[in-house]
Amino acid sequence: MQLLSGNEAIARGAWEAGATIGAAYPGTPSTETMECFASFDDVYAEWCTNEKVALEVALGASAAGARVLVTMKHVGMNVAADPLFTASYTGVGGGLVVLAADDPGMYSSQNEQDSHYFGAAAHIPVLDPADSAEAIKFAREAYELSERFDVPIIIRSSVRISHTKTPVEVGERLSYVQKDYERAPSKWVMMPAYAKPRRLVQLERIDELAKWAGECPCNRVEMRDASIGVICAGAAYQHVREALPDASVLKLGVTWPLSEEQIRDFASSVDKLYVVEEASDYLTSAVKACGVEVSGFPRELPRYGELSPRLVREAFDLSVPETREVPDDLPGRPPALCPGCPHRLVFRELARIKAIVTGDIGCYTLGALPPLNAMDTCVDMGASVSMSHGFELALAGQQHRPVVAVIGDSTFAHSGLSSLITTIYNQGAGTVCILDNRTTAMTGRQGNPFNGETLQHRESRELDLMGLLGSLGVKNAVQVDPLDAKAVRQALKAATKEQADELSVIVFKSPCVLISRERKEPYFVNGNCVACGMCISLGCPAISKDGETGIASIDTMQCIGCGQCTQYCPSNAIELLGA
Ligand SMILES: Cc1ncc(C[n+]2csc(CCOP(=O)(O)OP(=O)(O)O)c2C)c(N)n1
Repeated sequence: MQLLSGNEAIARGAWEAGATIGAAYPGTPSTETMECFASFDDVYAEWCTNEKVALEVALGASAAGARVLVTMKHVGMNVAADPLFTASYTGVGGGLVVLAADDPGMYSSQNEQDSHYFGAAAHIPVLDPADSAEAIKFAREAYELSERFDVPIIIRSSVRISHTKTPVEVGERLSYVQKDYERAPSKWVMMPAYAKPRRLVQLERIDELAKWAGECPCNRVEMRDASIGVICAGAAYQHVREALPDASVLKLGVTWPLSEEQIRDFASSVDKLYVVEEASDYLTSAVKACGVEVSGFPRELPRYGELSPRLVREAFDLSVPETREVPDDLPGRPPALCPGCPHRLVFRELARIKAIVTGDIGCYTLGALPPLNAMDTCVDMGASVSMSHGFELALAGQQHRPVVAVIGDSTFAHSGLSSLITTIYNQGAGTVCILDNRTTAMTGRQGNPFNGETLQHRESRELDLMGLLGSLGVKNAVQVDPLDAKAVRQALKAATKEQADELSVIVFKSPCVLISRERKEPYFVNGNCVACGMCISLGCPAISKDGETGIASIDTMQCIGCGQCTQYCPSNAIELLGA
């Protein structure tokens, strides 16, 4: 028995099932799954540039006969959707399992999506574990299922399932013998002549899967008091059990396809039927589509965000345990770029020139928050570069503020590169800043093509970013030290001056402070401080000011001695502590 998170359990389940290959792009709450899988013996695992690539790598390995694991967060499913939908036509060779980890509540995401819809839309079975014990079991079984029905399987998790540790019965690794590759163009070459018959295969499979779902032990009926019956899955099941211990429950482990018969049988065995689910009405609509009446809650169940036992009890108008009110005078702790973060001055200078900043996703999205306030948009990975191109197109011919895209190195490799090629191809203008902090910091410092580190520390090579820009034909490409305020200012000035007619790219290259964790001598504020607030405007968590006098002070425990603030102090008030 081991205590494992849902992510660790899925990785272990895949390993026990004999999976030998893993492909992923990091994304909370899925990231540790591939890191854990990569730590097992006899597997090869890699970070890919994005989720579409990861799924395609996996599909190739599956076609060749291997059992494969692919992992991503929910928004990664959007990126991987293209191969996913057609993988449902081709089917698999060796078993292929895709983890889609959802983030109801948006703890670390730009939206909340329900990955069930991908299963339903692509006709790919979805397994929904409610704890780590089920996660390992479902992962093991998913490979059998994938091969039996010749289809990839989605394991849909959520932040609560992925990150909560619960006891797990671990097993041995199956000695899976990789199948021989057999050439089968009518199965794998999806042009119309072959895709049309595969569509029929897919439709027949849907019927078989629905039959299987009705008999499969992943779904179970827990009959208790028949006055209330609840259909639920995943984390919602845990909340329902805690909130309504006497209610009868149809706990679904397979959430696509649904067995209509099972749902109707359960509905007819209870007085009132409810569906409890998080941030979605996927299940509710699906149950209603079976012709079953779903009761409304006495009070409202939130339509967005993560559920809790308390919210479920409130929806049923039941008493909730007393909790202490959170005092409203607690100091706010907004997220901020780390002390010493090399992204800071770029945003400070972008705010100074009042640029229109199309931002992107990563640690640097925090440049949008006060006091930096230096971001106008942030939508999805890679959008900074394409949206800046759009801004330039719409504002062409007008006097306008400089348009600057800001994108991290990992995000640039993920999808920024194809956006940049679009701008170059169409002779677009504007400025693109690539914030190369030598890592994928946001999700825990994973490797990426521009730092050349691989998931299993195999020998690799670092992609030459400046060389790449040159080969793409970017004439104005410079590399700048982002810790040097003057250099940042000058580079932005030069680039934005050119930008009406020409594209400029600035690579701001300096390692993330969490890579080396090096701490130099800290700084302190001496008696020269005139409370001008310049250092405060950098948003460094180590610097604060007195509420009354405005005089700044530096927390020497937090200061790592990067010296960025010293370049902004007009009165020589920031000194090295040991000087
Ligand atoms: C499609 C998609 N996949 C994954 C993520 C999770 N994610 C957000 S930003 C990011 C990478 C950030 O790395 P980088 O661009 O290098 O910026 P840094 O955090 O290092 O500043 C990842 C993996 C996401 N938001 N969307």
